[in-house]
Amino acid sequence: MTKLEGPERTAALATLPGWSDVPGRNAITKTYKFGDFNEAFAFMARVALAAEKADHHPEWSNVYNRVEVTLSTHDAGGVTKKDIALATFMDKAAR
Ligand code: H2B
Repeated sequence: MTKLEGPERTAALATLPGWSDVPGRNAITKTYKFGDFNEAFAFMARVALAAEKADHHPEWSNVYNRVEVTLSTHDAGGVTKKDIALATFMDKAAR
């Protein structure tokens, strides 16, 4: 798995509203806000099953109705197609 670079990385990020670069690190981040804890945790449960299936896992934290997510492919040292795929899945799961 190779890191996305240059215009390919920019184009991939452009398809993901609300996701942005993490300063000082090759990773992307988004904060999701839900109606309550129940909705936030249901989202996390859906994502957890998909992440385990894909063997690609988010860095995330939850406070009540907020879920802060950072995605990076540790093996590659940066953002890869796996992160874009997981981010896309998360955006669908959050709807
Ligand atoms: N998740 C993420 N985000 N990046 C990785 O490089 C990664 C992972 N590697 N989940 C997987 C697990 C690897 O550590 C295992 C051994 O397959």
